Amino acid sequence: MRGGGDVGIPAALVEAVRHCRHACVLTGAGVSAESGVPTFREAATGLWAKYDPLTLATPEAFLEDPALVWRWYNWRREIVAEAEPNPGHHALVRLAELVPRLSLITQNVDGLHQRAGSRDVIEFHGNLFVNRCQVEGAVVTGHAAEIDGVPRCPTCGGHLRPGVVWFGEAIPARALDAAAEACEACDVFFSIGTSALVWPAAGLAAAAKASGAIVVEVNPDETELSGNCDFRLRGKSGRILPELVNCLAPG
Ligand code: BV8
Repeated sequence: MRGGGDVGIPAALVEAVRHCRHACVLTGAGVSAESGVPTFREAATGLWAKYDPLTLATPEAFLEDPALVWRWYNWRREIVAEAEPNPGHHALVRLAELVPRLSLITQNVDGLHQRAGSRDVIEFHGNLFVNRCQVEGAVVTGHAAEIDGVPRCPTCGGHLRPGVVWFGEAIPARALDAAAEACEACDVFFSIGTSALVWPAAGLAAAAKASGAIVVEVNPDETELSGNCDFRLRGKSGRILPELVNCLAPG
């Protein structure tokens, strides 16, 4: 049985979403891929082809060479600034209007969900465009003078760092708590555009399943999570998510 559309949304899934009380969505880099934002596992282009994000997105890398880390983040900020939300982002805004409650947790730091119109986005790994003082921890807005390629805190002169969660750093408590509450309460959990390799985000689907939710994966490829999903929608989120929304609210 199919729920219609050309990518074949199973009718059982359409019914489950149509009758759900609370949908929880976890997105990863794959959702932004169709906006032209490189994912982590595809080889980055140019200068960054020889650097592994796992070695750049760490406190140790920043301590060792803050200017190199800032060049990487400024390169990524330029890419995202040129990017636009894609049909997958927009479909999630529509989905939030079609279910009683939708919690959107993203591993992405690009802010594209918010630019598409999603509200109350749980930024599990922070935001690329936020600057924080490395010394005081506070968010610093506005222009910051650079010394040796590193922006400095206007109050203490310390290094500013991007407001993202690096490997080895804790997930912000508010995001962690909000995500845990959503996984506990939801009855449908979507894992969209993520390889499900980075923890603790990769554990959210299992937490939702343990609380009785059905788990749906949207990804062109198999992932670590695929074996534990109730539905596997193989394809790009920019095609599948609009199809799902059209099945729920035709026309
Ligand atoms: C922490 C911000 C502890 C920075 C990122 C077990 C439990 C807890 C921790 C660990 C654990 N095991 C290991 C760890 C340590 C580590 C970890 O998970 N390591 C991995 C590599 C094994 N985790 C941590 O360090 C975390 N911190 O646990 O701290 C602690 C506790 C208390 C006190 C102190 C410390 C922090 C992890 C956060 C790291 N920060 N981002 C930045 O961006 O620069 S992670 C970063 O990489 C992204 O945010 C994202 O999460 C991840 C990339 O994953 P994906 O989003 O899935 O992207 P990927 O490219 O892998 O996959 C894309 C997918 O999309 C693919 O499947 C592809 O097929 C698909 N796709 C492609 N095109 C499309 C598509 N899908 C749909 N449509 C398309 N068009």
